[in-house]
Amino acid sequence: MRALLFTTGSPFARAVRIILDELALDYERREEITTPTVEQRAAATPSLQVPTFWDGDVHLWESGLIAEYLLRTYRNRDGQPPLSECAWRAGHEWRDKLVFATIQTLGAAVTTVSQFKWTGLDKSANGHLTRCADRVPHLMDWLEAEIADEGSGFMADCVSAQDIFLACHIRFTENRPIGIDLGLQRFPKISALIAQLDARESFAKNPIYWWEPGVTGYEPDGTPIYGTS
Ligand SMILES: N[C@@H](CCC(=O)N[C@@H](CS)C(=O)NCC(=O)O)C(=O)O
Repeated sequence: MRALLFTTGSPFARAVRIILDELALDYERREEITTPTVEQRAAATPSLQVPTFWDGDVHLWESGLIAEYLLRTYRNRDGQPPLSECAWRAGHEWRDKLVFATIQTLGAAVTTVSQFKWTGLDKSANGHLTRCADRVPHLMDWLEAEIADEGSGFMADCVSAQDIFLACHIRFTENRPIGIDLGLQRFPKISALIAQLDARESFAKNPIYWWEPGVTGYEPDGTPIYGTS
């Protein structure tokens, strides 16, 4: 049995879903639109977070760990350019891990701002949230410099987990009214990378949609449904 617990909007879970599709793996979709109780989440993971993944006897949480497990365990690489063979290349482990960690710091910063906003605190009202938002341009500058040229990703001749997670975090930020303007025009290499990724089947099959309070679901074309259901 292979299964993924995820919320519709989570960028961390979206990246894992994209990797599952890149690897052509079937899985049970345990999708949640709203946040369940602590007890319900704790039954799945002590982190109370998504994504959480099951594969036979393997039970994992933390999206980066799930991504690494999937890349190392499964071999299907049909996409063009192909999905990377591993999350960290031999001889480049520290650089690849640093890029991945930096991308996850970006994801944590924007989802923290987002989660506080929906629980009543705008980033401008809290010093820690302001600092989370202040991190973003610095992280983006550093990541832009790590890409060799327009048309490349973080690894040559393949689509890396790093590429996928960065694209998911950026599209999440753009699709939430959380007051963070990424200023993507300042980042031509990142912009070119995520535009290429958006064209992949795995990305199209796992879209990120607009969300704001009041959205309870989506039409098949992604139009938000506002209501109480
Ligand atoms: N470090 C975690 C972060 C995952 C995360 O922040 N998930 C969010 C959704 S985007 C979540 O589950 N939030 C609910 C909560 O924290 O209670 C990972 O990489 O999996």
